[in-house]
Amino acid sequence: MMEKILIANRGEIALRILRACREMDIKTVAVHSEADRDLKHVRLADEAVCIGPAPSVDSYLNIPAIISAAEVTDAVGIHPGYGFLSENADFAERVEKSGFVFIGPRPETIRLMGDKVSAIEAMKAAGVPTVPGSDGPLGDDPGENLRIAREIGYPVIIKAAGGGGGRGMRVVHSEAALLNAISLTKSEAQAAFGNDTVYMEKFLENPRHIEFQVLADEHGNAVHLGERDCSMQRRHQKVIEEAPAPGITPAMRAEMGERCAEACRRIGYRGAGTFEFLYQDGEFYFIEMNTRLQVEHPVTEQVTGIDLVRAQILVAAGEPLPFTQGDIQIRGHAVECRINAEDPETFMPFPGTISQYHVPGGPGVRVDSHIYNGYTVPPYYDSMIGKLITYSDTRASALARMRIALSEMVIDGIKTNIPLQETILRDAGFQEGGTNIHYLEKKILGG
Ligand code: MV4
Repeated sequence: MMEKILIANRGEIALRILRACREMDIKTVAVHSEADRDLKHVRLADEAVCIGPAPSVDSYLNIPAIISAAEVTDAVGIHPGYGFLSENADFAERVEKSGFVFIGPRPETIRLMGDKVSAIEAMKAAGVPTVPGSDGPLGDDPGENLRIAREIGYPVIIKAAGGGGGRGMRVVHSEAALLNAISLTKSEAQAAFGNDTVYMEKFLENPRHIEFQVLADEHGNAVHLGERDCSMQRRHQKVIEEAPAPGITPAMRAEMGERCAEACRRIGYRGAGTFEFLYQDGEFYFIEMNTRLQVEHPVTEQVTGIDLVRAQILVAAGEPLPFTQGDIQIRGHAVECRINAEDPETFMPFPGTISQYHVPGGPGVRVDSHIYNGYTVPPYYDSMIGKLITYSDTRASALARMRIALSEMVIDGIKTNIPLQETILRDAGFQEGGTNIHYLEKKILGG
């Protein structure tokens, strides 16, 4: 097994990776910015290296500094976590060319999925259902683009191939608005991603966001770990996730999950991955694949009993997956509330020092967070300071545990979104389950 892993991330996920390493008897190297000397995982790691000033571009995105830290500490593997360099194919390539193991997919796979046009093309060819659309990039011929949109039917959505996660897209409701929308999206895409390639899809008006977790090894084995419902979101930021997705039957799960696993085998996928779907009127439509561990991975861990970070490390080391599809069962229900340091009304980030911290607990309660009494949340990074996860045999019981856990949780000295989470947990529509991606903004927040 790998003797030493460098954790190229910060916060709760760095701590999560460190814990998996310690369980596997793997030594750890924390790399941190000047603003992050007091992070919990930095204190717990076997070694720590400061890789630069507070701004991410100078530290957590500084590829030469991270590779140098791996060299001086003799790390074997590098775990990128999520965000930062986790889906940067050039980083994965530099890691491997420098002789380290990148704990994630091959660089070519990251590149394939980073381009949304090639990702959709690959998945469609592998038997994954996609959104009706242009089946490739839009060309320069206005007549042809008008024809494609007419064939798909309005409304359509124009998306940038270099976008994803809600960046670089524009909805078009009528033929009169199409050509201008394509030009605008192309210029924005060029400015934002250095790539003006755009494509077109049918715009789905009331979908849910349902994603399938997969794991694959280098020996041709691939399994799915069921799905998560991530529809409770605001401005493309997920707020609550759960597994399994309400209303998805075991037969639907087996069918879609197997299609995702088969697609992994076809493209030679390695590591953990997520197939993102829009789900509307009983149909799944693939939109993007994420080639990293996701923030919401704990809900899948709770309902499957599988440690995803451990599995990532095993397959990165060349080991076969230690289980087959038949070994994997979805049992019970798990919910995750993201805890953000932000004003619950304005959603503005609210960094500062935590003066009092009380963690909830009891059966079926998991807290993935790096914060502690006296910790100062810096202003430089994402405002998420932890995740509260509850698990039980039924969804209603998992939600009840979440309401109690939220009421027990005290984070003083800063503002957090705990009041917002309590509002959502009290909402009748959410309690019923199966709300779509617009529910939080339109029905709970209003407007
Ligand atoms: C869509 C869509 C409707 N129709 N594509 C936004 C994030 C990016 N991953 C894809 N997104 C969407 N693509 C079609 N053809 C609606 C969204 C969308 C959305 C998707 C998932 C979760 C939240 C969302 C919020 C607004 C729009």
